[in-house]
Formats: sequence, structure tokens, C-alpha cells
Amino acid sequence: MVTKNKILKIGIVCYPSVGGSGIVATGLGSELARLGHKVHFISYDPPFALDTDQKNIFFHKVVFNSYELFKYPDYTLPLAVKIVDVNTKYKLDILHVHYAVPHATAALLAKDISISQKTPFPNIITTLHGTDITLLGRDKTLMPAIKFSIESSCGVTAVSQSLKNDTIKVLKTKKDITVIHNFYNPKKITKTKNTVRKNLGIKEDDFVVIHLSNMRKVKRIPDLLEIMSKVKGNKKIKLLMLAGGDSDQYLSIIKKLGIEKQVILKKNILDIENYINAADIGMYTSGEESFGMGILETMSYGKPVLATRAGGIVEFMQSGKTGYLFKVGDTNSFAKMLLELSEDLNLVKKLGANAQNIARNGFSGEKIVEKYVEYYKKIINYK
Ligand code: GMT
Repeated sequence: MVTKNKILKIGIVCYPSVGGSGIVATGLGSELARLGHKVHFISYDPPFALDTDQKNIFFHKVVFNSYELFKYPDYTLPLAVKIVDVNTKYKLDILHVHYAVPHATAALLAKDISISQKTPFPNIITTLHGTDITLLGRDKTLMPAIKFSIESSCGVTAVSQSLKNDTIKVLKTKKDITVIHNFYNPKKITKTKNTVRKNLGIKEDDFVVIHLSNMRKVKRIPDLLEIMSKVKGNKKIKLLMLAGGDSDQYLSIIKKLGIEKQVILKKNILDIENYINAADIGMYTSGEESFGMGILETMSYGKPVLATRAGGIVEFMQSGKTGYLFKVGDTNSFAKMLLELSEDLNLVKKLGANAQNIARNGFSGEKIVEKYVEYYKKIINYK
């Protein structure tokens, strides 16, 4: 039995790149370490936001070779072997994998290898983040592996009720899935609003709309740009895009719409807090979103958001209170509200305060990490 205050040894497997699932896994590991748990990250690179000098944090690199014999390099096998090694050495209490494939699949293989070596293996918890279900889960070449990996995990969590519903629908699974929402711990602002604006060539009285994402198709960036072209009569409205992925593909659309002067594109920005702080509102046009970390981050710094009523967004955004929600693709309504807000800074302030309140009180690290720890302990006691 695991007692209430037991310090756990937790393995975390995640993608290290700039992306929602990596951000959540890194934030979770960091909070767990702060609470005194020993946290072992296993990935091909240190997660970009991870402070490897933090007490109780350990990083184990998965090294993989591309042999001439193999046409495609494989990550699943070296990851499985690395998990076996880390567990043999540190005797983990729990292995928490973020993203079903190949992480949960590799964890299951590691379990079988360890058992064959007579080494006890921890319970595996898989957290579903969205695209592993809504995009990959629908792909027939992967679906059986995803379903198997999820159903063979000891525990499964999803980052929203919407994702839980999608998982049951797409995979037709009866597996028990616990919803634990994402969280965000705001960082300290280190550059003033005016400094950031000045560096970007934005005027003090411009109305700045911020958008943070990896710019993938599912984010519907052309909709975002179309909205900007609909408000381009108001030269004070500027769109600041912080791109964590390929954004060059949109340059031609920006040019075609004649909004070059209204759109500022920045790539791979790490101190997002300074940029969000310098903006007035956030805008997100995704077609699907299991949660929407960028929206929560924007709200955390007291900025209201205009977003689509997609997936899990409605679980923390309230239309009329923290910003406004619209049908996917309804660029006219987005543009109308954007113009209205640009003329009503008191309303922007009021909505922003509500947004910050909900983000900081309902979706803080403290609150959500406690739920994960409870869940870990519940799963371990099931042994
Ligand atoms: O949205 C992306 O393209 C990245 C993706 C990921 O796997 O990191 O994000 C997913 O996980 C995030 C963290 O849980 C969620 O906030 C995003 O909503 C989710 N993306 C989608 O569902 C499209």
C-alpha cells in the first residue's frame, strides 16, 4: 500500500519539442519534483522547458541509430530498452507516458522485457493529449496499436471530457478513462509591455491580438488571416503570431490578402509570457482542440480570448465571460467581435480579469498536479 506522504519515483516519457503535450508533461514533472518526488524524464532530447538542474529531476536520453539496413530509423525499440534500464536502476513506482504511440507501446514492451528478466515493473499510466486520438486514432494503419496500448495501460487519463468522449467514439473502447484537465503556471514577466511592443515595431495604442500555436492545419491559420483581412480598415489592429512550427507556408496568403503591415510573425519564442503580456487579446480558430494550451496560457496573463467552440475549449472558456466563442469557420462573427473589442477597452479589461481568475484558480499547477498524485496512488494501490 502507498501511504499518503510517500515520495514516489516517477518515470515520465514525453515528446521534448515545443508542443502542448510536451509542455504539460514538463510542467507536471517539474511540479512533482517540487513536491519532493523523484522524476525521471525519458526522451530523445531534454524537453525544451525542462530545468535539468532542478532538484529531484533526472533526464535519460534515448539514443537511436539509423542502420543502413533499415530504411526508416525506429524509436520504439531504443525507447523501450531505455525504459527497462532506467527502471532496473531506479525501481520506479509509476511510469507516466504522454501520448499513446509510440510511448505507451514502448512502455508495454519494456514491461514484458523486465518481467522476462524478473525485474518488477511499475504500473503504466497513459495520458491522451488529442492528436494521438483525433488524428492518429482515425488512421487505420495505427488504430489497432493505439487501442491496444491504451487498453493495456493500468490507467488512462485524458486532458478533457471532450477528448474522453472522442476516444470512446473513435476507438470503441470500454477502458476506464479519467479526465484530468491541463494546467499552466504563469511565469514572471521580465520585459515591459512597451519594450516588447517597441522591439516588434508595434505602437503603444495599437490593439494587439496574439496567437500561439505550432501552425498545423488543424489550427486553421487561413481563418485567422481572413479575419485580419476583414478588419484591415482599422490599421490599429495587429496580429502577433508566435509560431512553434512551420509558418512560412502562410506568407503567400498574408501577401495575397494585403495584410503584411498588420501581421507580425515570430518563430520559436521561449519567453511567451512577455509577448502575451504585451498583447490585448488572444485569437484561436482551431477546427479541433482536445484542450488548447495556448488559450489557457493567454488567459493566465489576464487576456480575453476569441476562439472556436471546438473540443475541450468550452471546458475552461465561457463565452461572454472570458472572451467569446464562435462556430468553426465563422470568420464574420470573429471579425465583428474583434472590431467591437478594439473600441471597448473597459470590456477587454473586464473579460481579461475573468479569464485570469478562471485560469489561475481553476487550472493552476497546484490544483491539477494534486489530482495526478491522487490518481497515481489510486493506481499503485490497485496492484
Ligand atoms: O495541438 C497540437 O498540434 C499539439 C498537440 C500535442 O500533441 O502536443 O496538442 C494536443 O495536446 C495539447 C496538450 O494536452 C492540447 O492542449 C491540444 O489541444 C492538443 N491538440 C489538439 O487536440 C489538436
